[in-house]
Formats: sequence, structure tokens, C-alpha cells
Amino acid sequence: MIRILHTADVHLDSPLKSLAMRDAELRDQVRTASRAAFVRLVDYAIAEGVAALLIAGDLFDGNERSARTAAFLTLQLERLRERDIRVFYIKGNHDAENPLTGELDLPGNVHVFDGRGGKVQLAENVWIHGVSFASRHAPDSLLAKFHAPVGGAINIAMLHTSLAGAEGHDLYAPCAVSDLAVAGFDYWALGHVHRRQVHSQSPWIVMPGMPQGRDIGEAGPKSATLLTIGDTVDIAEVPTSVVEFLDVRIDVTDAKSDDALRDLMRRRLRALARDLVSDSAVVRLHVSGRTARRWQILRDQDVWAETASEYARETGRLWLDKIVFALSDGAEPGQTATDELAAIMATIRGEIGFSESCRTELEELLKELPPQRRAELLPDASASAELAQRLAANGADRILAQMKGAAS
Ligand SMILES: [Mn+2]
Repeated sequence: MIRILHTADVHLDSPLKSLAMRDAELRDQVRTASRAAFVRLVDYAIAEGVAALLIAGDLFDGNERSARTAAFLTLQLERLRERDIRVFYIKGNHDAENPLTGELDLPGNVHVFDGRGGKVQLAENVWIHGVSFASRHAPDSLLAKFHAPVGGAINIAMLHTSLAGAEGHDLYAPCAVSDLAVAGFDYWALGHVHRRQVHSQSPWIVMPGMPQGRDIGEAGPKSATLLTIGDTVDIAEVPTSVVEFLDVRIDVTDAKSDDALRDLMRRRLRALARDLVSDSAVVRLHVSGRTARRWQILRDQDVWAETASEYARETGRLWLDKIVFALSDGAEPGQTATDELAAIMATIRGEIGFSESCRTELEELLKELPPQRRAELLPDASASAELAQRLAANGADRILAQMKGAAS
């Protein structure tokens, strides 16, 4: 029996992003989470006595040259070398042009496939094939660069690919799952998409997902994939993430008092902490439901944020990223002064002049942000108008909450 560990998209030393990073204690713990997850992978490889570690691209994140990242990586790869564990590595879009991958003289147990593709024998009946990105962009399929599978052996193919891709995202070495399925390989060790997905079981076509998520967009526990090769190939998921991000919904419809709401929040967070796969988690709490207490809760939202933050911290494993309110009060619009004010503010929000000035002000503010962050916030032309509307609606709710909350 031969075992192999498959990972991709480690994005070594890429920073984690969350509002919770304002918390110094958490910041220290997760600053190097991508490293800690990689160490966990290496520990696991050694403990399980695997024959090889496959890294299917995007081992590095940006284009910065970092001596510390290089030293860290070399040390971990040497730990594998001491145990005779081989490492196979293909470059993806993030590391194709990284100065580290070009200059690093990696330990002798590491085989880096180049852009022309190749194959290496791992054991008597096991071959590893791979093709690297030659540059950051790979608009065409790389399938034609693979050597033919070796007859009578188990053939594993490493490829960094966006597969058929998703709308609005660039294509990287595009190819269809159906093309991979008929290519004659037993296991496709893919990389690029950060979410784990087993596309096919015969042959295996596996996107392992990243070993450590970096923000709420990469939520949930992360893992690597363990292959066991006997007469057939079997796979298992191996947890790797040190910190995970969680989107959590709490429905407060039945919480009739502050006490009931606090109790609900605390029990939910404790249950989350108890069942957590990773060591710790950064939680984004969505408070929703239909309650007559809507305005009172919105008025006190800063207190609720502090309270939830304390309950999270109390578990010893959770931190609050932020709390998001989506409450309705279920009431018909009445004839009170605040109802009238709400209606007026809603009308004003719909006026083109207001919309425009709101947007101008917002864009002025966003100029202060780094270009990449701005691009994330405003992916297309309509995004700034939508963001301005959302902020204006939130602002109106805040004002109403001050007035209505005080009256209740
Ligand atoms: Mn990639």
C-alpha cells in the first residue's frame, strides 16, 4: 500500500482578513495560519508515512520576495526529506512568476515539473505526471502537454486549472471534467479552486481546496486529500485548517426579551465552539427574524456586537468578525411621525440627485483604499450605486432605531 497526500493553494504567508484582527490576541494566533496549516500537513505526512506530498500549484501568494518564507518552506521540505518523503510540485498562476520559485534551490526530495510537462516514477507501479504554468496566464488548455499514461501502472496527473471556470472569473488552463475523465489517468490531482470538490470517482478527479482559508469568502474547515493506493485508489479527507471562518445565522423570532436573545446567542456560540473542526474560528453572526423588538435591537446594535464578541471570546476558540442585522418587525406601516419619516427617507433614497451625490461621496472615500481592496468592493460599474444605496438604507435604519427604540 502506498499513500500520497494531495494539497494545493497553500498561498504561504498570505494574510488572513477579518475585522476581528483588531483583536491583538487573535492577530498573534492567526498571523501565520497558512504556515501552521502547512506544518500540520507535513506532520501528518510524517506520522502516516506517506510516500509523497503533491502540491498542485499556488504554494506562494504574491510576487514579493521573502527570505523568511523561503527559509520556512525549505525547513519543512527538509523534514520530509529526512523521512524519505518525496514532494511533487507544479506552479500555478500565483507562483509561476514568483521570484522565490525561480531562485530557490529546493531540497533534493522535491521535483518541480516545468511548463513542458513530464512524468516521474514514484514506485514500481506508480507514476506522477505534471505540467506547470509557464507564466501567470494560461488561457489555453495544458492537457496536450501531458505524457501518455504508463501502461499497467497507476498514473497520477497534477494540474492547476479553473476547469470550465465560473462567469466573471478569468480562465486558467481551462478544460472540461469530461476531457480529464477520458485521458487515461487514475487520479487527477487538481488545484486552483479554493473549495474542495470531488468531481469524479472513476477516475478520481479531485480539487482538494486550500488547506487554510483566509477570509469569510473561504469559509468552513479546510483540508487535504489522502490517497491510498492498493489494487484500487481510495481517498480520505484530512483536516488541516488552524483557524476557520464561519457564517452563522441566528433567528431571533422567538426571543421575546434581551435575556432570551442573550441566552440564544451564548448557547449557539458554545455549540459552535464544541463542534469546531479547526482549532479556532472567526464568526460572522447574521441576526435575522421577525420581531416587534426590531428597532430596540437595532438601537442597541453596538451593545449586541460587544456582547456577542464577549460570548465568543468566552469559549476560548471563537472570535466575532462582525454582527449583521436583517430583522423585520412584521408591522404594517403606521401613521406615526417615525413611519412618515421612514417613508420620506425611502423616497429620497430613490431620487437620482441624492443617489448621485451619495455615490460621489462614497467614491471620494474609497479613493483612500488600496486599488485591490477597492476592486474587491466595486467589482463592476453598478456596484458603487448599489453600495451607496445599501449604506443609505443602513443609515436610515440607524436613525429610525434611535427614535423608535427609544419609544418602546
Ligand atoms: Mn490559482
